[in-house]
Amino acid sequence: MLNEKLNETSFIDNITSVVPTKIQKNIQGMGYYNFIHFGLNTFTGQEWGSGKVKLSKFKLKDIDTDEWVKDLKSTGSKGVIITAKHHDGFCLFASKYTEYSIKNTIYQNGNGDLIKQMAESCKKYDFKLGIYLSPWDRHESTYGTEAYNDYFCNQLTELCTNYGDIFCFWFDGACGEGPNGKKQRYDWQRYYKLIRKLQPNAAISNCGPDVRWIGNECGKCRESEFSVLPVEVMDHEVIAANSQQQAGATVMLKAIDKTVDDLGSREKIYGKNLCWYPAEMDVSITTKGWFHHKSYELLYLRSVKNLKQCFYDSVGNNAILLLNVPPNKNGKMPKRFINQIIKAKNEIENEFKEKIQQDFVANKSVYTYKFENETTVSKAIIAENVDYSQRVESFEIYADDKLIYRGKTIGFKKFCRFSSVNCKKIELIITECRNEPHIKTFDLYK
Ligand code: FUL
Repeated sequence: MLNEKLNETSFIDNITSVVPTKIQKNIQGMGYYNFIHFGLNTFTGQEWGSGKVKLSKFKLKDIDTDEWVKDLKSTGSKGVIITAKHHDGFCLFASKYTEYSIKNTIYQNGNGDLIKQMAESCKKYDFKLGIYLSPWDRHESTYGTEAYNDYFCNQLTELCTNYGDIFCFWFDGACGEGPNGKKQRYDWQRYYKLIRKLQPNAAISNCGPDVRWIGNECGKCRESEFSVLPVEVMDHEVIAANSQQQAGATVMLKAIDKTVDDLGSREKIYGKNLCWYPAEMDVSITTKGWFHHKSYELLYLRSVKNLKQCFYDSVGNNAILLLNVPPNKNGKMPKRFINQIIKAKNEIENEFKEKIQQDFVANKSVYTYKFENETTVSKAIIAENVDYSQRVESFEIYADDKLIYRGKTIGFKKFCRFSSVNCKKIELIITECRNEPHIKTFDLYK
């Protein structure tokens, strides 16, 4: 009975009517971009500043943000989301609404604004700029009252209007107590409305309607990563409850809870209101910490193998990769970090360097390459045309009629790697699908 329901035409048509917005397609198209966690915490060695740290702890007089952008760009990244304000309330921009800001430090003799500098550097190098503005604020005295929502909107307005195009606003799920022991009721709808008005092309991520947190901070993905999900997944309380609850590394080390392994199968979404909500994997270059700590740089740097895995499990698995690379207290991007990502990038590019220059033939759910001569194949990149939603639920790849790969979802992009085969024919067969498939790309590599 249930099975019959899951095959109902009206249900399937309903799923396939859910498609990404332009904002969602743009941001997913970026594939990989970075986080920068930088602020007072960088100097005090904390992850979650108390909001009471003195501004004199900020020890830098200047930073070359061109270098930050050039370094990150050299890793293949398309943009950066910077902590304009973290949970401690300290602002890297010269906000008029608080004194707890870079404007009251020695930085550029009190005339500095790191977000302005970043905006200029990003523009110069054609790199996209995103903003992390922590809703949770352990410094601001209005926190916990309605006046804080005004404060937050005032700062959002500054960030939306003074720094050019912003590709993303990233809202953290962490919500603790403010300086007066109260918790805040965030007026999310007001924040979103404001951003849509002032930066209509910006994605609103994590605690936002455009991009979904993958559910952990340790680089794990689901085997089936669906983008059509029940709208209830967007519930802020649920996101907040699952977010980091202490300034430790608990969430960073925890894999996805098995109960949330499947978010988007037909069983999970039947009878629900649906939305397009693509996943983003946020991980730090070190397996501990979001801010820079010298000891973490030395002890917990992700291996090249691990970084490659993160890339394949996100960009290669219908998700986005948001990789944190924190500058140190000298205001520099550690070379060790940048070089490690470049090594991973080079290996990935090397693995996918020899594309087979031929076209495939499509016949219903079967996509076929026929070669004149024996050809070596060991990888494929497949993509659905998401303007027709995400449809494929399982697929198989055959080399000369022998099964060589079995996969589940495809979505925006799926990288398939298998033992290399010499063959005269490769077939992709879509075995389970929501209505007919719309495969946009099926590329093979040596
Ligand atoms: C978490 C925060 O609490 C961490 O400090 C960090 O900013 C991470 C990206 O999100 O929830």
